[in-house]
Amino acid sequence: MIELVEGDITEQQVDVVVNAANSSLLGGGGVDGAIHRRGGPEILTECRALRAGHYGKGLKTGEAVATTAGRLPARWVVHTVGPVWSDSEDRSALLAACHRNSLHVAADLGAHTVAFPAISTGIYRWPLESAAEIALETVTNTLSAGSCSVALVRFVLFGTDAYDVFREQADAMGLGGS
Ligand code: AR6
Repeated sequence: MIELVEGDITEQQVDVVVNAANSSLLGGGGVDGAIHRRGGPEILTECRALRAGHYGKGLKTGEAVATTAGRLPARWVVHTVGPVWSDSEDRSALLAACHRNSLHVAADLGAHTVAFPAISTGIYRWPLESAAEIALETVTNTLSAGSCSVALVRFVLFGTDAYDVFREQADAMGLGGS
């Protein structure tokens, strides 16, 4: 099931909150800044440990990795790195990979409910219409592939503009839902 809400992802009571991070995993602005601010220092401590271990060179674009959610009302944060929008190169497959890999990491944790922001549509400048299409299609396909334990994906859109674009795209795809 896919749900769309307008709001702040740091307030979501779900098993997993997906973070639109950067490859350093060490924080930034936008959703990333909000998650680290509201979640507290425990998240950054785990991110630093990841960088000291398997992710010495950082997290590649399109990949995903989990940490605690600290003080957020969620159990885990799954950090993923969206592609920066390019006028000259089609990076859609990387944006799709973010969604697919985040869901696989969430499923490996045993998560049933996952909240996504509109990855890459802020500082990374991906046009909302295109991002909504890729995000909704990829999540729909991943959930219907069967091997995924996730039962609910909630897109948490910041502001009415983003919500309206996702709503329109979901309606065009016949997704219904709330
Ligand atoms: N809840 C939900 N959505 C939000 C929130 C929030 N609290 N805050 C912002 N958004 P962005 P990106 C929306 O810039 O484009 C960071 O510095 C925002 O309106 O957070 O993937 C990272 O460290 C937009 O629609 O992520 C990276 O360096 C969407 O979330 C870089 O930004 C994504 O915007 C990643 O850029």
